[in-house]
Amino acid sequence: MRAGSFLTSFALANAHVGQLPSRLHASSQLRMAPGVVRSASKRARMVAPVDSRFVTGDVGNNVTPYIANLVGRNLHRIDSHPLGIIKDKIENYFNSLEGQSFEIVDDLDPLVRAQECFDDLLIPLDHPGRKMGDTYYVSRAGGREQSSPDDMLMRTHTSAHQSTLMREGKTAFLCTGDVYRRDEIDASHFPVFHQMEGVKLFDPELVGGAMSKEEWLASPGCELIAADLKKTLEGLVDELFGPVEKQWRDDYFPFTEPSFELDIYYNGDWMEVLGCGVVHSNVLSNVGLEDRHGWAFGLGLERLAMVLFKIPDIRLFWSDDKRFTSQFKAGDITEFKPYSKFPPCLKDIAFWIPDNFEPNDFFEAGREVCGELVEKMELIDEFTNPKLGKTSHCYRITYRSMERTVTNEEINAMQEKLRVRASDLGVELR
Ligand code: FA5
Ligand code: MG
Repeated sequence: MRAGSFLTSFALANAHVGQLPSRLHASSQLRMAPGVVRSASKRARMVAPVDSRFVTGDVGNNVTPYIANLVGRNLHRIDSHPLGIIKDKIENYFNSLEGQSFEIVDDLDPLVRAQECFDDLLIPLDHPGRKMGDTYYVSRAGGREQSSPDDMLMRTHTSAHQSTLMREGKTAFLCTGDVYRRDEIDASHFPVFHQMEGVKLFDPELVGGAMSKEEWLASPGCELIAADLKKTLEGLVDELFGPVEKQWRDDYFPFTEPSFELDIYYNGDWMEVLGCGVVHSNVLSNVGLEDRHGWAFGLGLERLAMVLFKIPDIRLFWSDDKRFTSQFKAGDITEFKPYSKFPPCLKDIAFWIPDNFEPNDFFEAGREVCGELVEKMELIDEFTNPKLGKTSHCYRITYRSMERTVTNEEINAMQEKLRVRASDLGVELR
């Protein structure tokens, strides 16, 4: 599990996808086109790109070739891809509202400075979201030990662009992009997913200008912005899902105050769809806008698309398989029709863990060694031997190909490689 939840919400986000399987799984299976094309492109993804901006060997660099090869797919910019279809619907909704129009930003580089992703957003240097176990770094001068605003990393949320866009003078915008988080992976978690950020600043005539933080939080202007935020996002959800039951919960983000989270009741369960709040006064004053106020939200496109298109597995979004891609049409939300699955092959691996063991490092090794053939890595047993003072983890690994039946032989070979990689992490194989 994530050792600490980023913004308190990484973990919460996961906890509320009620109808999806629970966490503590990992996998990196990507479904690809069949035959020769598949193995060629699969091989391409497993090999480090020669001049990668992401796999640098710099201090702290923990981006793997597997992840680097996912950058630039721009699924959210494909009109006939479920993520592109949802994105267009949301943009159309916002630009159908009365008032200022929202600028569309969807092509910003996911490689950002920690300054943008964390410091501009008042996220402290020792925040768990900045840990190497949780975030993909291209360089981090302080190694595992120390964060700095100059670290280069893969954005962990689209909020990384809020300050930059406000500095450019934008007062209402929707910013969409791929975001990267080291995490376990299962049907609802993949190390890359997509977010849309929305920001709207209000006319100071309407909500007030510069004032102390205490004055602001108690002011009618702050209340007005929070009410507008909630009304706008409820309207969005109704637009996408039809009238659904919703619940607002108080949340915490360092860069909004107050902060909220919106859940919807869908298919018999509550699902978290977004985090939001009134932009923190210090975020605004840091970009030279001490006299302005507004709201911001960040939502997960996969979350929405999985429910709306009935897509059962988050890895499917990355599929090149025609059986997937040909099912969708720009502008239309249609139900996904599943195609046949080949049988899985299950293998267990058990080891004593060292004190500083990061499960995410092990999952990452799984992704690297097994690529798209690993569907799930699940902790199935954990115990501590008090005499030895040691803790054991046993993981069950589900191997499966989308195009063929895997052989026991090839999986044994892969499992052996994974065992070697695991011992490199300092575990003691059992
Ligand atoms: C954030 O990332 C904040 N930046 C959101 C925000 C923006 C708050 C602006 C305030 C103002 P969080 O980690 O909760 O928050 O993620 C936001 C949304 O992204 C979640 O509600 C969920 O829809 C989606 N999400 C989060 N983690 C995952 C995941 N592992 N897989 C798929 N979607 C996810
Ligand atoms: Mg959240």
